[in-house]
Amino acid sequence: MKAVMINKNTSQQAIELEDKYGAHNYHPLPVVLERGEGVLVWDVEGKQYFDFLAAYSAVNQGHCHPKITAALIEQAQKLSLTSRAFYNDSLGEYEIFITSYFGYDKVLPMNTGAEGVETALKLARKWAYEKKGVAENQAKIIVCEGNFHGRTITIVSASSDPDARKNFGPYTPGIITVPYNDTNALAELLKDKTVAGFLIEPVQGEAGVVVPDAGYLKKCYELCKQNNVLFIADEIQSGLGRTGKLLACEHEGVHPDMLILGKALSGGVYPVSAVLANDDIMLCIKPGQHGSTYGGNPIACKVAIAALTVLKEEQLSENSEHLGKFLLNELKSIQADYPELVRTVRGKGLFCAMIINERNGKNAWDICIELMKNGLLAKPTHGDIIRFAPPLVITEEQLLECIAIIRKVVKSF
Ligand code: IF1
Repeated sequence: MKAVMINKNTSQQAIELEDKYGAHNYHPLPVVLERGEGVLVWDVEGKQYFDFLAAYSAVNQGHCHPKITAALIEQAQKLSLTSRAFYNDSLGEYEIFITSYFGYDKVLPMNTGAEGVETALKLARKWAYEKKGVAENQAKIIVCEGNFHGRTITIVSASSDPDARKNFGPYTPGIITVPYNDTNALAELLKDKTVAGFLIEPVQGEAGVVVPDAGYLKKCYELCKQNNVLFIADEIQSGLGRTGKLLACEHEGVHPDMLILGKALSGGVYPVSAVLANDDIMLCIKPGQHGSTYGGNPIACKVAIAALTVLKEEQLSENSEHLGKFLLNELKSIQADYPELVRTVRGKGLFCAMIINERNGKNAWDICIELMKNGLLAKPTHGDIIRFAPPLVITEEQLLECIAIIRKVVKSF
């Protein structure tokens, strides 16, 4: 009995360790996970949960997908990393695969989402000086209010969230902010001939699943074209099936000049990100001008091929579109029944959010704790928003069970 108590890493012990020895840059829900499979995860006490965060959409293909983990293991036992000082036999295979998959001339492989965004910004600046003819050090990037693109100094310089920005200055210059979902404001800013690119999340994630008006993306793209400005889509979270299409831009038939992918590009088993663009843009960066030790490593390449293959084979975009409509309708029906608690619901595909009115001192965090107790994990954002974004492998039957949990918990408030 004693041995069991010592060996068993209970939730409380794990939480205390993180609290004592880890930086306090997160405030997690008090659940300690040790295993995952598909839509399900289990905590160290063996309790089962539906994962409605899916690691911020990195595990669209489900936890520990057998084909993706097999690709990881197989390649890890053969060759893991060469650096880009040498060629490796997986990178070319990956490059032809991903460029045909998304319809671009070239790909630049990186690791994290933030690195992908930084890469796109560097490319946009270089393109502006070398192709558009912007005077040295004058290039500007337009970003949207409420954006989330990562945590580097330049990216937080582009943020409008005080938590993300404050006391991390001085900030990177050359960034201007436009209200999201406002094409007139964008048209005004695009009059500036030094603008290199317009960086946008087709659906804003961190802002709380903000879906712009129909026609917005298309209009933005056209405005960019008219002004010789690069349309740069951050589809790190909105892409790869999350909104019910392979890319959220596809809802409006927009093919971005630069496409940034991350998260589910590896199905959650490895940090893999990428920037895709055509030669006119991508070839502005020459040997020695950008890179990363791990970017394009053989494991990442094999994992990404497997993750993208699974997306198509299992028709996860289609499942997301189909079940997403169902989820949104059910959330609307819950809202209709409890309008004093649920202010708004919105979403696209299996990317939904519920906005909560604080009642009797209880807020979105308290609801998430109650959801957790009932076997469903979702994370609040901005104090009053709960995101619902399960792995896209979820079945209708599982979703029904989850909706019953959400309804029950909302009712109990
Ligand atoms: C954290 C949010 C999600 C992203 C988009 C780039 C990145 C992200 C559109 C950077 C990352 C994450 C990271 C995470 C929280 C999270 C998040 F709530 F902040 F907004 F997903 F909803 N572009 N999103 O969403 O990618 O460098 O992290 O790989 O804890 O910071 P990364």
